[in-house]
Amino acid sequence: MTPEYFPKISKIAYEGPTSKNPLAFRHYNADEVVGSKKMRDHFRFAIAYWHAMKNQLSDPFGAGTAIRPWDDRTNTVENACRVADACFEFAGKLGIDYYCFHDRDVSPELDSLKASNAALDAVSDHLLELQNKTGIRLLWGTACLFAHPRYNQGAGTSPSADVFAYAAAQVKKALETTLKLGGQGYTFWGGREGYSTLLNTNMKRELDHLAKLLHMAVDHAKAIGFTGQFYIEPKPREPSTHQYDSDSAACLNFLREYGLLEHFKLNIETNHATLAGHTVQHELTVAAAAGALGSIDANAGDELIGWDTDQFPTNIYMTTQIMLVLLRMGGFTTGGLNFDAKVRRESFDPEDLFHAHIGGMDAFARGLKAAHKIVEDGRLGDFVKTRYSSFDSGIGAQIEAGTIGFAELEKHVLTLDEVNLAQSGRQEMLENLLNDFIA
Ligand code: XLS
Ligand code: NI
Ligand code: NI
Repeated sequence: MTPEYFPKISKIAYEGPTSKNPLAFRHYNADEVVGSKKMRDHFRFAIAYWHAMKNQLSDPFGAGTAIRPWDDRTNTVENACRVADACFEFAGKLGIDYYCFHDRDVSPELDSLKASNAALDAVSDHLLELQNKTGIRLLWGTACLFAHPRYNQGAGTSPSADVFAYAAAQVKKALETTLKLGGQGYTFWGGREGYSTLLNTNMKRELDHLAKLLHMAVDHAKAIGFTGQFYIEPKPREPSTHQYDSDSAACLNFLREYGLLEHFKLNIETNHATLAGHTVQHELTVAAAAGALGSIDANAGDELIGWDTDQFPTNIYMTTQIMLVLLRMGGFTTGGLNFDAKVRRESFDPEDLFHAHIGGMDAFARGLKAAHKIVEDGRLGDFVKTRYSSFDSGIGAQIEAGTIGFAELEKHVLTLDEVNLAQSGRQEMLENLLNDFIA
């Protein structure tokens, strides 16, 4: 009999907006249908194993504070299996259907690749059992190519061919493990794929190498029969000064340049967007416009701290705008909302993990309901449609169709008595409209 790691907490229930129970959902009601599907299918929420189960909550100024009775921090298969038990109990009690992991979160890095791989085999056997028992599934897997000292100068972009080979071997095994566990996707986050100074860096060569690594992953996926979705997760800096996968636009350009776009979509993380000087809705919109919005790492940054604080998302104004992009795109296919977020260092109790996830799920439920109403209401969508209506007919339609050029446009202008400026942008009116839907 597996011990319980959260004995005082039972399954979190939906109690409705008037509930005063902090361990209940007020807005997230998994099987409630919003629009065309159940809430659980809109979101496909996932636990981020590294934060929820393994993060000790240290910061650059002090040691970890987290009380995690399931983790004795020994590098053993036994400890890893205990952490897995706790994860599935946790996800089950929250009613979260998916999880995501790095190879080195679920299983220890040992003295040799051979030993690390053997440990991963043993732990993934256990994960498979837990999946089968609970129905909780793997949203995506990844390899940690940034924590070990060997990756101090990068993994796919390391100047050492041996380190590149090590990274490739790790991705190979992580892909095989993701396949074994029926994972629906595989993510690459650059980690240390960037530079600290250009003085020592051959950027072109590093980018070529990174693309080689990704192509090898695509080839290996084919060879082993992995049909899940590949993702790249943009982030501009931290730990590197500049990371090559800096934002959606940079990732799309990289994927296109190296012939990888047909194999990859983007996994957009809120705090990474803001580090890049964008909003998350900007990053999502850029990805969606390219048909490459795959998945979301749901979190939030801090307005006053300039780093990746990975906080839980509680801002309904933001979740509404995220859900608007998602609904307009038609929702997730392989992707989901992975809570790539950690509780604060002061929130050291296991119970805080519940409050954090409940808050994130409720904030997204409210965002979904608001976004759905905005779409149903139609005024926002109609406004945007009308705004571009001068391109629906006449000279505008000819521009879009590509049937005319400069000569015709010049002629058009010469015949005009007055230039039609379209309508006012009405930003303030639209902001008021949005607020009307955020209860
Ligand atoms: C770090 C990233 C990382 C990825 C997975 O900032 O968000 O957690 O999601 O490697
Ligand atoms: Ni992330
Ligand atoms: Ni992050």
